[in-house]
Amino acid sequence: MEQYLEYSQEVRDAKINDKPIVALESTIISHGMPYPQNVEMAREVEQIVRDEGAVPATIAIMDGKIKIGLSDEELEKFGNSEGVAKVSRRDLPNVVAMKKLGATTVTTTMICAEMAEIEMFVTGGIGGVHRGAEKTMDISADLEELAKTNVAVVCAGAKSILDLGLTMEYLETKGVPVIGYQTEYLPAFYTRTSEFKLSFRAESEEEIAETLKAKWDLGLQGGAVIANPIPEEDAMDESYINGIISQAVKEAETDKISGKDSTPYLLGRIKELTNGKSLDANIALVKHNARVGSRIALSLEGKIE
Ligand code: PSU
Ligand code: MN
Repeated sequence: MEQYLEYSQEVRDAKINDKPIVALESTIISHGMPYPQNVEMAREVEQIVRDEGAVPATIAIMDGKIKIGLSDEELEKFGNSEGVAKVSRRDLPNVVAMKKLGATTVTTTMICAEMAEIEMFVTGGIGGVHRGAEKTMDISADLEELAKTNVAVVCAGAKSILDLGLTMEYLETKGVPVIGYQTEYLPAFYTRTSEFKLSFRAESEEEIAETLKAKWDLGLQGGAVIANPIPEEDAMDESYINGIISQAVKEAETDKISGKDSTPYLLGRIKELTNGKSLDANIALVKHNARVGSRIALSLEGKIE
């Protein structure tokens, strides 16, 4: 496996010096945000991780290698490239073998982080059960990955482009802890709450680290979702954003968008319909997640092998 992994200098040094490493995904860069805000966001998030005392590892597929950490030039090139493949579990072998440029989703970032022995991963939002999934069967591979891969994902909950209730049911069935960071309710990405109650509210990064340690010490396979609400000052008005999301979901149906194109299409439409305000909120919440995630990584360091 090692022959496919290529570490950045920074991540290699972190491994030698036993510094906590935080994985970051790249689909959020290629498919989640437009250039140049995507690269700016990625750089700022990496810097936040460093400021907190951890080391960032942005993961992407390039030249037949799984990159664990990108150089600044690689990040720029990646964020400014057309036709980057969105790589889920099923796509990974082909994209590596054919040496295509690929962006890792939550699923693939978890897979690659585990290969690189990184247990913390920070992103914006996870995929889930799409609205109407009882007919389309559109359920993100992220949920299956959370069930089996030992990586904790810090996010701002999930967007209501998804059916949040069914997403929570699915995670329960699969035995995935969803831990609220200073919240009892699942955050809905652009807004701080939803109607869905979480099973566990943690007050501190320390409590989260203890819980993760216990989970993995007990041999309970799989990841965990750490749900961190968007900061109050960056949150969007609930009825406004829900109206926009409903419109975007309807348009996706009319335009017959399905499969892997669905999430990027919806994100793009929401950004257009909000005149970019959703993008500002998205950037703010990812930065906040980077802060919390890095602190959990620090707290976890020394606790687990
Ligand atoms: N949600 C976001 N932004 C994103 C994604 C989800 O708010 O960029 C991306 C993540 O990479 C996630 C993927 O893993 O979309 C889910 O895609 P799908 O629904 O096709 O599984
Ligand atoms: Mn899907």
